[in-house]
Amino acid sequence: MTSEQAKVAREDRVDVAVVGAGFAGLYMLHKLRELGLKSQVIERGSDVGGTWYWNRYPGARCDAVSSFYSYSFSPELEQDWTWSEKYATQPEILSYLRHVADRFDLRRDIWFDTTVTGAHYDAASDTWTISTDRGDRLEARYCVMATGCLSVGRIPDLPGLRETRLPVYHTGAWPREGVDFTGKRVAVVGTGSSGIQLIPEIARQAAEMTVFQRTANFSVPARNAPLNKEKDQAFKQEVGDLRKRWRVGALVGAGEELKHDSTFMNPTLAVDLEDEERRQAFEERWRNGGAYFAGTFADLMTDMRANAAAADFVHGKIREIVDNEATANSLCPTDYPFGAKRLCVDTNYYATFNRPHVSLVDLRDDPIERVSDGGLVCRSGERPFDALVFATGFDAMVGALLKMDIRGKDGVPLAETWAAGPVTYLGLMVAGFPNLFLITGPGSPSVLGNVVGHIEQHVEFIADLLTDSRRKDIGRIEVNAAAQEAWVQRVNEAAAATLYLKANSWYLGANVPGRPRVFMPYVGGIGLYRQICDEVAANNYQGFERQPVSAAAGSRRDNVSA
Ligand code: NA7
Repeated sequence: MTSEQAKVAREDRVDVAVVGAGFAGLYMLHKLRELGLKSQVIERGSDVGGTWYWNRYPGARCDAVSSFYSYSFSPELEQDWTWSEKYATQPEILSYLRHVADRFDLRRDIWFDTTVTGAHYDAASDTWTISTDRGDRLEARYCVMATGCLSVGRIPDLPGLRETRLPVYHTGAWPREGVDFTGKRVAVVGTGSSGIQLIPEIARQAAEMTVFQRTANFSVPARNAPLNKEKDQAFKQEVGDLRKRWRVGALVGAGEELKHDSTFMNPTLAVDLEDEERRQAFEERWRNGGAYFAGTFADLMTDMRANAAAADFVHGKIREIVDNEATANSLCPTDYPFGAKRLCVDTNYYATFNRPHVSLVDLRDDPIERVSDGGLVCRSGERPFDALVFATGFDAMVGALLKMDIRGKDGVPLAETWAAGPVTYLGLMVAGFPNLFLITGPGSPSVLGNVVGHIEQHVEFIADLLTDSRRKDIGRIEVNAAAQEAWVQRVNEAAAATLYLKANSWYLGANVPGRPRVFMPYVGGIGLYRQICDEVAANNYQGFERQPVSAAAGSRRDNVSA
């Protein structure tokens, strides 16, 4: 096919339109096929992968154990695939997702290189009409937004940035061919998870590297390691049981590898222990590595005394590792609780600042005023660079949804409905937007925990709901406004009982100027959340309002595939 032919606008009608072909979109498509529903996935990238397609920066890895950061829906897939490292790299995760796409023959129902620009609901026919940047028009009874929680990158709007002749990169849109920084003077702005993974890698190549930090982050060592055959086999033997226990939120005492998953929570309270006992517990988790350090005690995110003990411990480690006292002090987060911003997992991050060609600039002391052709002009003067790297994060959880022109009943835009912050029922649907589903939307556990497991739970819930609705000849599924309000309140109350609200994190949208400050994920954990969803389903999908096809005037009776 020539590129001109490829650009011809497409028109189609399907049962379900799915936006995005990452972990969520791929599994959704597979599941919909199993149900016999005709589906079309639309994907912005040229291949599957979502986050793992775009975030190709050096050092990009998952920070959950790879054997667990993978699908569980197919035991054969689980047994056949072998991960080579405890924390898989971006290329390995992308290969895995490509393998999944091929194995389940998913590509034939995906439009690649296509960005969805709008999705409009028509109440008379219970149809969503999806439009794209290529002029396509896709009609669907249902629309599933599998658009990812961290898919819209943000670069600060610095004067001169658009005009500079310097190469500018963002971690979330890294060039496919890679970047060679050998011999270059590189500025890295941002010290979240991406920056912390990328900084040691760029430092290996660059002649000089300057890290611009606005807020210091807590980071724990990954202790990444190759997964040998023995470990892989051992994992495969116990995986089914471990998954089951994870689903109900109980991983205590699980197998050697998964003991290190961040969901592992020690039920002991830090405040009940003596200083030395507490220190030893932190030390053990620090030595074992990984985000599961956050589970050293059950009260770290609810009791400021316990939290301060964790913060002190990490500060001590930073001061032990970093030689220069002033740099070590700047790297110690002191103005928000431990874990209230996403805990980072690193390999040699703090030690990188001991390298002679690496320096740290605290933006609170020396802010960037503008970008020139020669570098960054800070308050203290111009700092010369050959390349600028922005690890400045994402418009998290709502960015991809708000970027599209999504209109529900009576043409009301989603942006209007969410003007005071995102509201959903279970993170799955929004009142006023019938037949529109979100996967890991705000109001669900989504980014707090193992997101692949969260995705699977959502996909399966949606699939069961569609199956049940089909059986009952339902044409319209929407959520009850009162049920939504009660859920939003529950999500807010759960967050308010923790220390999460005490940081300006992307969990709250605080990194996007002008955004209402609303804690978006549900902190209750997957065990409880799953139980709530199961009860909702068992109770004839309580909180969902479903109308038979015949009740919606003009609604088409049949599924396309029926
Ligand atoms: P994050 O965690 O949002 O980190 C972004 C970093 O960039 C953070 O240090 C920010 O400082 C900094 N930042 C953002 N805007 C600016 C401006 N305008 N000036 C200076 N510094 C800025 O994004 P990541 O990509 O690292 O990680 C996102 C998730 O992806 C991660 O949690 C994993 O789940 C994968 P701030 O703290 O806002 O002061």
